[in-house]
Order: sequence, then C-alpha cells, then structure tokens
Amino acid sequence: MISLQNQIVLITGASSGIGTACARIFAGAGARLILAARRFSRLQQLADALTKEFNIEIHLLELDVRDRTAVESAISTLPADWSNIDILINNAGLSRGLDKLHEGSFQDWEEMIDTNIKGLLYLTRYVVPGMVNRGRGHIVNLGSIAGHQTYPAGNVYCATKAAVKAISEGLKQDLLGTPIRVTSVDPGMVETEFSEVRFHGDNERAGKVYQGVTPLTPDDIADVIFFCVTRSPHVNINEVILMPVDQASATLVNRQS
Ligand code: NDP
Ligand code: 8X3
Repeated sequence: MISLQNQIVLITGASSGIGTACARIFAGAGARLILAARRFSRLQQLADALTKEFNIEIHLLELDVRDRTAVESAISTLPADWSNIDILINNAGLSRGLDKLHEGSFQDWEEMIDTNIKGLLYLTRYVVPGMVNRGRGHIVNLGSIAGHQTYPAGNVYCATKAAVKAISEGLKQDLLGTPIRVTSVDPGMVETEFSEVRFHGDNERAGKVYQGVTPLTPDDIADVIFFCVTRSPHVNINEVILMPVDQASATLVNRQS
C-alpha cells in the first residue's frame, strides 16, 4: 500500500455525496486536497470541518466543469505549491430526468453531456499533461453500472456513462508506457443527492428510489476509490463494478415493502 501523505488530490463534485466522502477519506490519510464544485459555501464548510479534524491543507476551486475556459484557468493558475496534482478524481456528474428518449428534454440532455462527458474530458485534458511530464499520477473516473447496462428511460444518462467507460479505456491505452494509472469506479445505487437532482428537486420521488432497499453509501464508494489509489505503483485496477446486495442489475432490485 502506498502512502497518500502530502499527495495532491483534486476531487471534482466535492460539495456532495461521493465527492464529499472522498474528501474525508483522503483527508484522513494526510493528503493535500483541491476541492472543486459550483456550490462554494458547501466547499468552505467541508474544508473548515476537515481542516479542524485532520489538520491538512485544502485549496478550493469554485468551478463549473462544463466551462472549458474556466477549467483551463483554474488549473493553469493553481499556486505553484498546488500545481503538481498526483490524483485526479473525476467525480462531478449528474442525471437529469427519466424520460423516454422521444419525449426527453434537450436541456436535460445537454446538461448531462456537458457535465459527465465534456467536463470530465476538460479536467483530464488540462491535468494529465502535467502528470505525464512528472512521470506520476492516477486518474479515477466515476462511471456507473449505467455505462454497462442501459435501462428504460435512462437513455442519455446511460450514454454519458458508457462514454466515461470508453474514455477510461482509451486513456489507459494512451498512457501505456507511462507510470500513470487509470481507474473507473462504476457503482450501482448509492444514496446521495443524485436522485433529487435527477428529479429536479422532487424529494418524494427521489426518496422512492431508495425505498425498501439498503443502498450503497458515499463512504462505500470512497473506500473503494481509496483502495484503488493505494495499491503498489505497478498495479492498475482498471474497473470496479459495485452494487448493493439488494441490487442485481440496473433494473433488478430487491425491495422490502
Ligand atoms: P450528488 O448529486 O450528491 O453529487 C454530485 C456532485 O457533482 C456535486 O458535488 C455537484 O456539485 C457536482 N457537480 C454537478 N454538476 C457540476 C458542474 N457542472 N460543475 C462542477 N461540479 C458539478 O451525486 P453523487 O455523489 O451520487 O454523484 C457523484 C458521481 O457519481 C456522478 O458522476 C454520478 O453520475 C456518479 N454515480 C452516482 C451513483 C448514485 O447512485 N448516486 C451511481 C453511479 C455513479 P455542485 O452542484 O456544487 O456543482
Ligand atoms: C447511477 C446509478 O442506476 O441510477 O449512475 O443509473 S443508476
């Protein structure tokens, strides 16, 4: 197992769910954290709590990953002692709507494609060249079982996660010959703000997604990511698919009524 003490870890989507859980587990290991999201006040609260508890250094980025110029500027203007990013966790992402394709909302599609595919590509494109130059680094992408199995009305969200799968595989191939590692962590059902966001703030509908099942928690995912990045430097975990015991596929869920 390798130490994360003083390693620089950039986590996108750190203001909620899996990203917040990642920030906590990496803070506990003594990493230096760059936390990015649009909701800056949430990042500030998280940073205050983690700094107090773990006495680590944190740098915050108020960033919309869909904005390529903003991503370029955020990465290129990092203070010198924050610029050598060791681990990039491309976690920012969302689903919008659960509609038949022929009835879908253009705005929902664009938001998912711009965030889950283009945002992830922008971060990767601006961070990875530094890793290549330094000869060290690890990229962890948040995929999903939705990238392996398309489910009814999942259409565009599933397509974005299938794209993440292809991008992770392509990046691994393109980095062959370097020591840089690439991992895709692909969960099933995790209880976060994900469903509230998918249903545009309809909390009642969101709650029903997790009714009668024991879903994964954000900490479960952070734990797996932590495992992947702390293996010996010659080990690359390409892909991890994990789901709750109560789930067997994107559509097969065991609910206690
Ligand atoms: P949450 O809604 O709890 O968190 C999503 C995070 O993404 C937030 O911090 C949000 O921050 C950030 N985000 C969204 N859009 C942008 C943007 N344009 N720019 C910057 N940050 C953005 O959901 P999860 O924690 O569940 O989701 C994290 C990842 O895990 C996503 O990629 C999701 O697809 C994936 N995933 C989730 C599963 C689940 O069941 N929950 C299962 C499989 C994969 P802010 O709004 O402050 O910008
Ligand atoms: C989130 C899991 O099954 O809701 O990626 O698409 S699912």
